[in-house]
Amino acid sequence: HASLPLVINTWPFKNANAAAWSALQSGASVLDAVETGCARCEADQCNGSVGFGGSPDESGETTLDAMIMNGDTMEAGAVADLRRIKNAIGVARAVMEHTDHTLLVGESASVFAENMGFIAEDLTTNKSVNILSEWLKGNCQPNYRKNVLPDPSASCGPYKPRATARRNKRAQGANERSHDTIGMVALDRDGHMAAGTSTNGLTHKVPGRVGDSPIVGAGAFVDSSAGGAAATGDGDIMMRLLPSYLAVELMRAGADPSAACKTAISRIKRHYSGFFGAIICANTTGHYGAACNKVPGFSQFHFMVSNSESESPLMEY
Ligand code: SD4
Repeated sequence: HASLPLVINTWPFKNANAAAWSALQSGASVLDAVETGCARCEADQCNGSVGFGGSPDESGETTLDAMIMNGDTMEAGAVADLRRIKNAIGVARAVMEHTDHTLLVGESASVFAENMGFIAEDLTTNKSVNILSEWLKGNCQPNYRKNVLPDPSASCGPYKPRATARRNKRAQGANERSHDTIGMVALDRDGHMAAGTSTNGLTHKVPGRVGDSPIVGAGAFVDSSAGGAAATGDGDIMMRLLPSYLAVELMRAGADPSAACKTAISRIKRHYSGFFGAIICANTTGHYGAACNKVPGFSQFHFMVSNSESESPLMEY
């Protein structure tokens, strides 16, 4: 199934794929297509896990991570722990276009964004308020802390380190599988490639936490001379093994996209057999593939594809 151009993204985010595809069709660059597609998910609050109003951290705030990368020049821009700005991938693009830096974080990233003309607004919604209040009612079992005091059932922190190792129990119902970052790769008919990501991370994350999505080589990687990849899943684990970088390098060495995706997933599996994660891969000829770590409750990974053979975005797995 090779054909140019191509837009591929993680999860069944059809509108995002269609937005990127129609941008490409109307002559936009691959960078513009990726930015448009991911921004569509931010505006749509895709699955509650992209954009405002989702995945509040322990303090109740929604913070965003995003990245964009140019596969022709290897330029990249990213933001992490971005606050009060809805269009995270737009700010990532501004980091790339208007600074020599790659990654801006936290409050300073928000100030940068405001100076670039982005509007600051509260990212809280009724839904994110409810997620927080349910968590407070349930005694704030921390989802992502280990070896901490006091007993979280008695207090909602601040959490202190515990001297002896003891993993805190994950909160009942904490379901990482409902977290769906958009990661997108676009290839135009001249072989230009770009990739991008956008997410609001993980629910009840520790404030300040940054996931894999804004990290080059982890959340996404693209090189127009080899291919592109984007990952989704448990970013705290995935970012330790740079799966997107690995997949692109495997494609450069001749692996087909499916094999590259599978190897990137198995490399993580060697160390974290039960991790939740998936990856999409596309090479320079428009071949593509995907892989996920099959664990109970996650046996199929859905992703969206548009190319010249498809009349509208197709869901594959
Ligand atoms: C993160 N990778 O922040 C993101 C979450 C995600 O599917 O992709 N979930 O860890």
